[in-house]
Amino acid sequence: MKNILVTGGAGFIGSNFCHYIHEHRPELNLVIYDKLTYAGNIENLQGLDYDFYHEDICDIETLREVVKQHNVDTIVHFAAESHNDNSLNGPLPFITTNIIGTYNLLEVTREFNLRLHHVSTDEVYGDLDLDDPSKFTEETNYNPSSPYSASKASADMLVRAWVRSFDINVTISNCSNNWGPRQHIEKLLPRQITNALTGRPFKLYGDGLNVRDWIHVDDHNSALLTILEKGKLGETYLIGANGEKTNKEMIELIQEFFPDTPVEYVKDRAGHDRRYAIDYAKLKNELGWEPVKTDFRKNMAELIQWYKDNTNIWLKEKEAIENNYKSKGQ
Ligand code: NAD
Ligand code: TDX
Repeated sequence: MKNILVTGGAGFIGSNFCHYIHEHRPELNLVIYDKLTYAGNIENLQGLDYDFYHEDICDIETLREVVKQHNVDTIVHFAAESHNDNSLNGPLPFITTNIIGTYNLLEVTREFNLRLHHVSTDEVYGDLDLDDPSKFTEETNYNPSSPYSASKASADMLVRAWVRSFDINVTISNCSNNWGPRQHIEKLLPRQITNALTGRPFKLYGDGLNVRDWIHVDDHNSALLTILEKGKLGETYLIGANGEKTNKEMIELIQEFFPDTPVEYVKDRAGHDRRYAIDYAKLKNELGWEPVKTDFRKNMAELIQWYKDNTNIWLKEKEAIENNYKSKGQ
């Protein structure tokens, strides 16, 4: 692994991955390929050395050119439309980017005999009941609920089929909900933190009792590096950190830092998944990986500080995003 193409490297997890690589594997060359949709921000890459392509993964010719020009040997594929609420309001970009885009990366991987890691989500497995003792494992059947998760499930299926049919060098990971710096303010935690910072109430969907399984983005990225370096080709690994909390509990944690900010219950998300939970035993037992950033209070204090320090990144968009949510009753 020498020249890594990072798709979606200007987004939340992809940019944190680039920072993680810069810190832990500074000898690797980063070639970042990102369409810079509303979710991508070049400012997320401040302080890094990298080559950048403002391009679309749906354009296979450009992908081929970039791979040739930089002698790319490895692709880490983050690029996606990633927000469930947007997928309910307009599914088409999810179908093109997440499915056709992944297909293009598979074809380029095959053509140039590259190593590909496909970054996916636990949402492909659907949801669990609150009192279900089980968690998702690599053997759980796919059962996606939203256009977003269905598009990610479709992409995963293509990857599995290309492994079986063409024997390409691929690994897949399915991770739970990430938190950390550089996340777009449409998502739960950045939305609530920036609401509190701008004098707005916290906004909880439905009864607030939906459960998400939180992992710090640095732990996700340390797992990805472990899989890239030690993972068995063709395998799928689930990534999690035993971080199950209700949305209400997460808001209460933010509220410890903003005691005067009230909670407002708003319209629920259509088809809202009730609970996600990851069993990451395979990654732990076979590759020796463990999460380390599991102190929720410390992570939250750092996260709030990051949004306080980086108003230049989010403040100009805040009003428009809230107006959009308001128009949907959320
Ligand atoms: P994000 O929305 O913050 O970033 C996505 C990036 O992809 C953006 O920079 C965007 O500009 C880029 N992009 C979108 N369409 C593109 C296209 N057609 N061509 C090139 N670039 C394009 O998303 P994220 O939260 O960082 O998620 C990254 C990946 O991780 C996604 O595949 C997502 O499904 C997966 N994932 C996310 C989470 C999570 O909690 N955020 C959890 C598990 C898995
Ligand atoms: O304002 C809000 N209030 C609220 O209660 C928002 C934006 C969300 N929610 C709820 C919905 C979910 O139960 O919070 C939970 C988390 O919502 P999101 O941040 O939108 O994330 P989620 O839908 O769980 O999906 C995330 O994790 C899995 C990522 O966005 C996906 O890309 C990833 O695959």
